[in-house]
Amino acid sequence: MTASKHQLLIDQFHQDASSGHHGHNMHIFHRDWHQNNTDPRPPEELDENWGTDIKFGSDFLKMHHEMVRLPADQTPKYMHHPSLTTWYKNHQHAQPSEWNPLLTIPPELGYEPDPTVYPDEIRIPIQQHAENQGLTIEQFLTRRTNNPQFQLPKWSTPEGVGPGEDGEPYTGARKLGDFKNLNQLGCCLVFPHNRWHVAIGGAMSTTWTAIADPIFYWGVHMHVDMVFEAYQSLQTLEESVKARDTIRPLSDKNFESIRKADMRASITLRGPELKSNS
Ligand SMILES: [Cu+2]
Repeated sequence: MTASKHQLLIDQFHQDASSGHHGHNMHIFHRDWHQNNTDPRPPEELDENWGTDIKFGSDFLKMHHEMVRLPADQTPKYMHHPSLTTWYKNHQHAQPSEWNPLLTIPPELGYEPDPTVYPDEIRIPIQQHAENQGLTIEQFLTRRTNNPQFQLPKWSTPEGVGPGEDGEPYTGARKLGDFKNLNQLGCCLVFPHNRWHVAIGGAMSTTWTAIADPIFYWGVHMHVDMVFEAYQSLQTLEESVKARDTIRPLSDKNFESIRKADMRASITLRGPELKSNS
């Protein structure tokens, strides 16, 4: 196997970002953003206002929006560089077609592990981390599957869940328009997003390494970003008509098992062997 077309283009994008006067390393930028903005802790019980005021959700959505799709005429707040989409346009590269998450990842978005793209302060600890598990770094970075069979939950769509289906576990939101603000949406969306990272595995399983895999930009975060944009257009459209469906708690058992799984499935690797020098 060799690296796919979009894996190579993404590496060029990262190299462009780190060259020049204001260059910064995107792998380190992304890792450190997550280290400094840890995932919210799920609530102990269902609360329709949970997450509205936890400082995380809006930043999570906006920062990744700047990495993936910020238009050229908008000024980034977190990044110091154009988004990947803008970079593709500037260099006249065609974007891959939209990935349907229920289908196998197509070869143009394939990922062949290449540890040399990482700076020492990432590659060396990751290599150590892999060796502690009896793996080479290439084995550690290899996707678990090209067919993760995962998509963002229906509560993150404008149509929402059907009558017999569960809403968002922590707030009870049943459709995109039920979220009280952007921040709450981001706080809730991070959990299925983490599960998606873990389902693909390999480089995607940690914030230290994820952005080298083209499915980070052109798959998972493209879809997260489509939810972000859909929510923004909903907000402008229906500021007045905010008919919220009645929230309905999950059974206690469901709630607890989802909460435990979310607390486990953090994609930010922490532990004695993996610490940034902050
Ligand atoms: Cu991220």
